[in-house]
Amino acid sequence: MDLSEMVAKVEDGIRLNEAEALSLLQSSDLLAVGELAAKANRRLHGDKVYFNLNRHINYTNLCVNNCAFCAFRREKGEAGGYALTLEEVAVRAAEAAAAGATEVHVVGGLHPDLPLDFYERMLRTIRDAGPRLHIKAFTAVELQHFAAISDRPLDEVIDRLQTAGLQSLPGGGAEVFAERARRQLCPEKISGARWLKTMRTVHRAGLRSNATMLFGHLETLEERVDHLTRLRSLQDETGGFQAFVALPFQDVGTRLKGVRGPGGVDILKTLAVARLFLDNIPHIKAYWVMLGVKLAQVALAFGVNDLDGTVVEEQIGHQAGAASPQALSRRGLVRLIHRAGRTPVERDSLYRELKRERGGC
Ligand code: V47
Repeated sequence: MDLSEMVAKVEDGIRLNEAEALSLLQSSDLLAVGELAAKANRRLHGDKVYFNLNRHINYTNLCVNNCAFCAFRREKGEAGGYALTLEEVAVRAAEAAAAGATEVHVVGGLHPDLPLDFYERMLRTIRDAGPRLHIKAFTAVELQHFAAISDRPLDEVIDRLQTAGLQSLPGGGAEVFAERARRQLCPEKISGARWLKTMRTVHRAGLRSNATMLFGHLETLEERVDHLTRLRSLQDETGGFQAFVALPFQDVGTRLKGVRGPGGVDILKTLAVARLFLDNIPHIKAYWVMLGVKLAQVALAFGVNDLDGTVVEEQIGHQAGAASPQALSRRGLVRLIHRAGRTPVERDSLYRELKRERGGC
């Protein structure tokens, strides 16, 4: 397919179709695809690059599912398994607040025993420990688990969690929606259709969320495009996704033996195509934990306008071999963005710009 046709479409703000997205992913002209995505990004965000001051809290790695790509998960009773107590969660939230964070990002495995009431208490604990922290918590997969263990409808679960302090959702657990790949990757996990349906309910409840795609393992390029297409359709309907986060597969210690994660070219091209194809999702995030700090910086020239945050403590990517540090400081993030020739902008969890005199994390 002719790239110049797509250049004209992007310049006129005309939506790309699936065949075009596929041909961009297949293109060997990385820089041309990147420049096009950078142009689309510039039109939306100028030279601003967003980041936030946040802390991730992975409250447990015990999980009743056993996804082949996951090196984080442990079986109940297995060495290395843990579940944070509410006191331990409170300490982390208080530390985050004291360090100037504006958000906690709280996700975990599907714990075999904890009741719904535990998750409500965890949210209240965080709210008490850091009343000004925005609580972004629980993937669509966790929400469905809570509905199943409590035998309550999803609407009610969401309502109870919102009452306890839930303010938005991260985008994890989406993996790739295609049934073929999912059967091999995560047969016990809710289906892609269910993930999307859950997010529809979340958005209708007035909550914003992100959307992820775990890529560079067993999926085909067609399946990547299918994933993006399903996200774009739901976004047309709800408008509830704030950011798309492409998660390159980390390949150490998982059960996908012999499967190597994607290389830098594939990662950059996938982010660029996401920017071009997802014309209705405002932000494209390069999660530096999974990309590595330097590739995340380069991704800013490939359609990316968000670097996530300070993170502080991360388990899921690092257990699977991510070579990035555990944390970045505010200064480190600002320097990284400046050195890419762009303007760093600290945001809150709903992408409102924040002005800070000094400091924080
Ligand atoms: O849901 C698991 C993925 C996700 C591996 O929404 C893996 O702002 C790569 O969703 N290699 C958790 N990825 C992380 C996540 C996230 C991170 C940062 C920001 C946001 C956001 C969301 O990580 C899981 C799963 O899809 N994952 N194992 C792995 N081996």
